Amino acid sequence: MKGCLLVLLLAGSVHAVTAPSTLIANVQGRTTVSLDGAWRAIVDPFENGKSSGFFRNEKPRSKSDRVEYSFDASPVLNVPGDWNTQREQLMFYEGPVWYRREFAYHTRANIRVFVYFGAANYQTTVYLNGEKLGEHEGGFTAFNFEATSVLRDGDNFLIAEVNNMRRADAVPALKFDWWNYGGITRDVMLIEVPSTFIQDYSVQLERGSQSEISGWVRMNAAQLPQKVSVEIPEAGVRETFNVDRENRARFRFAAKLELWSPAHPKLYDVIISSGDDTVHDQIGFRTIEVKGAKILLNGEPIFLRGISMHEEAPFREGRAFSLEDAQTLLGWVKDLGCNFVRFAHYPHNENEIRLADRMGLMVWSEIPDYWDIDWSNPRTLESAEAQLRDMIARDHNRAAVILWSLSNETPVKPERLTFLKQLALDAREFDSTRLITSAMNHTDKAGPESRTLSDPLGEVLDVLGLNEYMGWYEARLEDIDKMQWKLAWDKPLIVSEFGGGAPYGRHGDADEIWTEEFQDNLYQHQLSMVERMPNLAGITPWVLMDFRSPARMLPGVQDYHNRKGLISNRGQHKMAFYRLQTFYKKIADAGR
Ligand code: GCB
Repeated sequence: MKGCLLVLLLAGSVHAVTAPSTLIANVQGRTTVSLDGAWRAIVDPFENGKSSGFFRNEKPRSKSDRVEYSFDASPVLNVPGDWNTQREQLMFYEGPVWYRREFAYHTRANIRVFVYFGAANYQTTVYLNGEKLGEHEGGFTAFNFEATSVLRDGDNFLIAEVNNMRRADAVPALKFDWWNYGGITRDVMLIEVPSTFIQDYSVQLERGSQSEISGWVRMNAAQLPQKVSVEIPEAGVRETFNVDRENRARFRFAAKLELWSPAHPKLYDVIISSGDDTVHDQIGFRTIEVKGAKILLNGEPIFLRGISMHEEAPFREGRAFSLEDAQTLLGWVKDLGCNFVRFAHYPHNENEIRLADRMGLMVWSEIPDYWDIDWSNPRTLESAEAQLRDMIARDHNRAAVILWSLSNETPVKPERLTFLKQLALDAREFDSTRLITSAMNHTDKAGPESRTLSDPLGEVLDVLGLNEYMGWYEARLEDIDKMQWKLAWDKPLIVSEFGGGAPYGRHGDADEIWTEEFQDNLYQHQLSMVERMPNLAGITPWVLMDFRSPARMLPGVQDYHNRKGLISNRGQHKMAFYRLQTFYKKIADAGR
């Protein structure tokens, strides 16, 4: 029976995710009330709060009344922010924490209100004034719940139970190489919209066309007949369309546009309006496609000079969330000479993606199908599909995003292939204009100096991602020079990871591990090897900045940090940073 259900699920017939995302698009273009700031927080390792009803926010009514918790007397945690770096005792904590935020609100007729969380890791249950609004799974995707009927005119309290306990059926599962930061890690706000509002929209160039825009607007509670208009004043566009019974207006029209590119990251003001609702956005227009072994941006072959990065804060440690964090991190990416960045290993905050749009950095965005997860479990598939859908729902109008990535270093086995093939189908259904990739690491060895990227997943991808650690986990540095690479598919290749660890300031000979010289030497060998790889369309070495990881314990060297960064977490640039910078300059100067 279980088997049958799985077959049905994998056949795509009973997917929870065929329902569109409930995310309200473009929160930055809406009327919002911030709920960021100090929240009271109760750390609840045994999860007593569920049975004791912490969501009711009770207070003793008399001197004999027994209430065994108190938000009022509990210390605060800042939102946004992981709890691990806010309190020393919580650095290694995994489990539930109850958050409470009190706020005054003035309700108005014909205004609907949604509570929006940019992200909370991993499982979140949200209550308003003692009533459950909803539950969300996944540590890096945004979610919102309607609060209109529960919101009071006057004082309100919002409670969120956030639980970052790792689970075998979760995405990611039990093991991953980054810190399991818990808490409400991105902004929280109320979104105010009219009774009938614009839920989401897609305004993009038609696949393969540089002069035709196609897309859709999805309304919430449309009152037919209803019209939607799309305006791009600078391009002289003002088009009006009818909303259909499914709450959608679909459109296609010609437009004369300057195309978005790293050299010219042109964004247009786009105004979508319908009835009482108007949303402003800034959207860039470009095409991205694959032709043979090349990636074409606006019809021209482009080499992706990239770097991988985590969403970790420079200088202060912890999760990155602010625009300032994004400016520092992406500023370094630009200094390196990149036109491309891989946001590993999960969807990053919207500040990063919006800034990439403005700076002209192309983006690889991925969901945390990382290493081994419970591939045969329908619940796990459902979670991965929902995370994919919601990643795409938030960012599908960003010109910067050119690649959706389905997974990272997942082991080759049949149930995993079935799972990831389903995600490839989903990704193309949610967004037909981006390319699909995955970071793979399964190779065949015909001999010590020969490797073939042969992971069967390659068949369903537009672009092949390869993580290889020659000279670090595998092979000696000298072997790298002789390595011959082959691909099982004639598709563009991105070397999505290579690297080695060195704490900043640790020096020695070029063959002495954990030194900057060794890391630099490794980059030197790697860069000349990758240049010889077939179909090479770009690289994103591992990694921009050192980051925390419970799996990296070596005292004096790692101290719970992965030290493969080109920059330390205090902003110091290592030798290998300049090696890669020189390489990218050479490529850019050659006009590749
Ligand atoms: C990998 C993973 C990345 C790790 C890295 C490492 O292959 O994709 O998440 O952090 O290797 O440093 O070993």
